[in-house]
Amino acid sequence: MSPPVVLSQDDLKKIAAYKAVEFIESGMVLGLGTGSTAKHTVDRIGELLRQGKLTNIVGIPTSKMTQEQALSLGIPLSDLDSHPIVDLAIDGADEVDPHLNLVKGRCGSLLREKMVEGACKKFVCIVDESKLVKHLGGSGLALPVEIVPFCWKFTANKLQNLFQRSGCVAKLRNDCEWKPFVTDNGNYIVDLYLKKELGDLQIASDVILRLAGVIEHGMFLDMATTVIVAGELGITIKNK
Ligand code: ABF
Repeated sequence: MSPPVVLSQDDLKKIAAYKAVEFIESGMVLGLGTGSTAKHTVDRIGELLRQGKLTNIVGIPTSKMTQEQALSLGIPLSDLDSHPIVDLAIDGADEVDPHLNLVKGRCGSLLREKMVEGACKKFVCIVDESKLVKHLGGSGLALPVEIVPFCWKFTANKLQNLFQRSGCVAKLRNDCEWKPFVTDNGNYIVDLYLKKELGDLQIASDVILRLAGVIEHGMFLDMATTVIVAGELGITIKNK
């Protein structure tokens, strides 16, 4: 008897990504996600275009990295100015809660992702099962917030104080020890590490967005219409 096949996390990401591509039809305007899971989607779209199995696709990339990848694969690209309505976006996430709320932004592209995924008729989120959490913030990973570089410490302190009760520690994301990570939009990211649940997510979202200096945060509330989860035991599709 041959030994059982053990799938790596990247295998699971690829399985979820390929499943999501089955939702694509020729002629669609597509939101192209960012990250190691979404990368498999973009590769697959490129492959199907080359094979002539998909035609007349327009991609709206959610980051410069995805833009480069899509261009290298010959995927025609556009933007929200020219295509304000996106038929379908496919993208990964860092956390998914039981209500299909997401945390995104570990790759630093949360603003463009929120703009593109907020403009789409259908947003399919693709994850491996390690991304499932009982509540957002539950994986010990941070909640990312994109802020303007001007007086970033001031904004980071304000954010930390907002969530003092959740034991929040706000840290500027760095590229290396001395250089802040800079987003595609020229901004900084502050990562909020939380010891306790945020409570009402909509209220948390509102108070973060009310702070001058904040551009966007990585909570994607009520945005995913479908989540495809790939696990050791197979694929689960959760619909809103
Ligand atoms: C992007 O990909 C991000 O919003 C999220 O941070 C990340 C998920 O990473 P990966 O697919 O590499 O696990 O969608």
